[in-house]
Amino acid sequence: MNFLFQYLAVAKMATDDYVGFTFFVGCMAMMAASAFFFLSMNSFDKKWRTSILVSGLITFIAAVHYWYMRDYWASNAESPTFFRYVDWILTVPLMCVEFFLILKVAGAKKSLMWRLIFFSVIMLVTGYIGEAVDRPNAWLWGLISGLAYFVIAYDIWLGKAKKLAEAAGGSVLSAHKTLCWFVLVGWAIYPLGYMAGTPGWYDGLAGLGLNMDVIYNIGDAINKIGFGLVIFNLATQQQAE
Ligand SMILES: *C/C=C(C)/C=C/C=C(C)/C=C/C1=C(C)CCCC1(C)C
Repeated sequence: MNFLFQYLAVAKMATDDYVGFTFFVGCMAMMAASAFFFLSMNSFDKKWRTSILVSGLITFIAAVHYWYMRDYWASNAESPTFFRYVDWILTVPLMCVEFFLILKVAGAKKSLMWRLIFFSVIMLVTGYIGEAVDRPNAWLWGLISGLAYFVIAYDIWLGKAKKLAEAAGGSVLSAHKTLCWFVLVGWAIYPLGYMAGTPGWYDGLAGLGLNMDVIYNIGDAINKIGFGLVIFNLATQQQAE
């Protein structure tokens, strides 16, 4: 019993710790979204259940990491870079799986999914190196990461994925378009956070209350929950057709 209490013990949070606050709210939002996706799963037929399950897994994995990140921040007042990137390396490939799942109706092949996953892993591993391992060359790692991000954006906006979405048409095409906007605009929040967090670049942003972690936390809430809701909406429409 004792060990359980120890595990549930929560570090003290200062009342003016707005960064800690965004970790806390982020954690709750991810939990609520997971409950929503998991509980709605059974109202869809088999074809769509996997997509909704993956939406729930994305927010659930994030909820668990936010639980740890919130505590790490409260105890150390330091960015939880390690937990952050473990979260991303699990959830971003799952978002690539979502693209594949909705395009399957138009005959998407697994190779498309693996290609997106491959570039997402490059994007995140190089980002991690720039943030945690080789700080002096943050610009170089950020650049490589940005190129991988560009390939993903290109593939879904103009490449193979786009052709498949057009072949599928209807609600699949419009959901694909919305997800494309998430990747182009929503994901662009992350390089901004990276720049805000690199010493000597945009330190001024911190003065505006835009600390790197706050930017990442906003990005996660928009992208993980928003992405899932687009899929939920698509499944609801398809079910009605
Ligand atoms: C749920 C988490 C998501 C959707 C995370 C996405 C992360 C990115 C798109 C990160 C991109 C980065 C760059 C494009 C350059 C600088 C380094 C990164 C890793 C922050």
